[in-house]
Amino acid sequence: PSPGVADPDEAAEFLELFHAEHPDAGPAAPRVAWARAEIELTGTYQHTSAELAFGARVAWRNSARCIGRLYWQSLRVRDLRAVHTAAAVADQCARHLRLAGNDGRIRPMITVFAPDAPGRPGPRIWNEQLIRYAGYADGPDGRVLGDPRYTGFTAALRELGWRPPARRSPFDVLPLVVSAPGEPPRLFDLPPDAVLEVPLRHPDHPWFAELDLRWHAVPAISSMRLRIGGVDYPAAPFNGWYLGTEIGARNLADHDRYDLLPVVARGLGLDTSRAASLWRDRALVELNVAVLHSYAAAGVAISDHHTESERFLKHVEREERAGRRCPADWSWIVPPMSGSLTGVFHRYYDTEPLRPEFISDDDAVR
Ligand code: HEM
Ligand code: NRG
Repeated sequence: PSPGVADPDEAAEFLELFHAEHPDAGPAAPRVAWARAEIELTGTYQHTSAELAFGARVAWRNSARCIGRLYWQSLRVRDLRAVHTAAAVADQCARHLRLAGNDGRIRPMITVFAPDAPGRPGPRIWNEQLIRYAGYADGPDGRVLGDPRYTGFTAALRELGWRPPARRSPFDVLPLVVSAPGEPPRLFDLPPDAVLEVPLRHPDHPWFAELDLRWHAVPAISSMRLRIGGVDYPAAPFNGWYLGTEIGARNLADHDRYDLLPVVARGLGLDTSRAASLWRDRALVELNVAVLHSYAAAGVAISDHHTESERFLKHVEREERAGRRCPADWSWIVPPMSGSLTGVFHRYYDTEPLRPEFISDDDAVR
């Protein structure tokens, strides 16, 4: 199929699902016939705003890697399909962050920009998330300064003309890169008031604050395509709140990320000479205590893995009772620490993928 052309059978399948879950909207048949005719004439079709909101919520419901799906019905959907230009996309991304951040009372939210249409692709956001920290390959003593995951992206931004701050830090927020058809990619600094951050400290260890660590409040994935009923929305950034382990057991702990376990273990005075002292495990727990404590103290929403595991099992049960399948990927659902302490560890899941869905184009080529 050529780019931007909607598959009529996928459209029909989605519209039938919409009508099955919205009995008040009447029978699906006339709507399906209309969409098929529209696709025949124009190559694509327009979702109603109710269909768009439902499609986005169900794409979340179908995200097999997401443990946070209990509240899928409460996703706020910003219908910005009329927004095409790079500057307007960047401005609306900043607004999304302010609305979603909500001074710490984080609201799950998605902003949907213009879809791909025949001869007119939608805009694209190049950043993996709206807020990410620079990784400088040429840090002091030959180490990376900042987030090593983004050294390549940071170098590409510099090629595009981005200038790092005069005094570089491990937590420099990267600009947005947005491209719209017919324009070269453009850079946009995020306004500082759109970027809520949390300084990290430990409830029992005053030295921890002196490590000068921080993380951003809102995880907003901006690199996944939202596909609803055969229509692709390539720019549709979404967010919920963090699960503490994403920060404490991965971003700050992974050897190829901020690699902070040796630093924390030193602060705790642990014996790092032998793996069997379990110094890594003990440092990991205290780092995660610091993350959860700091977000709570700052009034920023975050979940721990025990709570979110229970919520997810409740979600799976609810979906079963509603007569629906709930795809889940065990290797993503089980948290990266204390797995067997959480209920989600002790069972298997349905793996059959469902549509609508969020698609990562990186995964597609893997
Ligand atoms: C993945 C938690 C909201 C869609 C994940 C992961 C976690 C998580 C822990 C795994 C991430 C990783 O290991 O890197 C949560 C929590 C939420 C939430 C606590 C709070 C409300 C949302 C929302 C959406 C969403 C609002 C979309 C509307 C996804 C998707 C993935 C994912 C598509 C897979 C990302 C990938 O493939 O890289 N979520 N989530 N989540 N979540 Fe959620
Ligand atoms: N692990 C990534 C974020 C992935 C999505 N996680 C969420 N999503 N909580 C990180 O930045 O650590 N969400 O939409 O809330």
